[in-house]
Amino acid sequence: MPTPRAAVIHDLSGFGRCSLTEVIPILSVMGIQCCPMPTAFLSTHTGGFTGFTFLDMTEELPRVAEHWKSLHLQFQAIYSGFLGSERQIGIVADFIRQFRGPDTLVVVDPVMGDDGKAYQTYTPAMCAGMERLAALADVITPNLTEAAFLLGREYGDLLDGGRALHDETALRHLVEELSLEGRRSVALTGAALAPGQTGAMCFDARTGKTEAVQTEFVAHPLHGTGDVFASVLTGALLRGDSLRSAAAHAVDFIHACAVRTVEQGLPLREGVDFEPLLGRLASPEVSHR
Ligand code: PXL
Repeated sequence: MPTPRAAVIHDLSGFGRCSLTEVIPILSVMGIQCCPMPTAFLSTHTGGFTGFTFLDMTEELPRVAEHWKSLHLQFQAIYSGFLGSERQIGIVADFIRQFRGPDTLVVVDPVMGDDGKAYQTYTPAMCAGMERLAALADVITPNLTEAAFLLGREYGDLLDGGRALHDETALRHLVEELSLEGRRSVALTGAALAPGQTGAMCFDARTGKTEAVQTEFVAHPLHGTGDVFASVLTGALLRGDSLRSAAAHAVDFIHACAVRTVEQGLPLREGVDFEPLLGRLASPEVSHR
């Protein structure tokens, strides 16, 4: 079985674990070859830091795609995350249309914001465009803020102004609504069925089932955990796991990373201390789904 190959379309942030500094090690240890297309190069991530540098890579992306096309590269997965400009929405959508084969898994993490707010570099036009990009995905992995943006709702109204925050029925309805009538799978992150818990609510387009995965809540805000979640999920799906089992794997891994980060008293803005735990994700058998 050849090693599965993934095109990973995310920013590269030099400090503060997130995006490619998590995506590449996680997918690699899970036995997947990563081909990065960096959307931007930043000195740090944008959450919890000010004064960061930002080099927009928009011009470079179509050139990379053209070269890869001339090499007839094929990908078992295309996985996108943080984008650097509004134009990148169309560029990444074209990339998916050009490189998607019959068995390619397309994961769009519709990275836009958290805690009801867009990230510093995200404009309203980028958030509107993300909905179009996410429409091409087999699987999307929004948090609650991104779910609100995708549905064009106020974050505060999403779960009945917070009253339905831990309401399993409301969370189930939300992922089903995000599934575009069952055409795409959804793993909603930050979904808590009770205070003191957190996890994911998953709608699996292959089975039509909606299932929750829960763990103990550790700390907030944890930076870069959305990228850890979607990376582990993508790796596990490529290995043939069901959506629920892939999400459970991701939730358990983040829980373990969060616990060691908090136990050591590490600054939360630096991201979770995941590197010493990477071995847990290694699997001798990686099968293409
Ligand atoms: O984890 C999402 C993310 C990715 N990349 C950059 C970010 C963030 C969230 O803040 O700032 C640069």
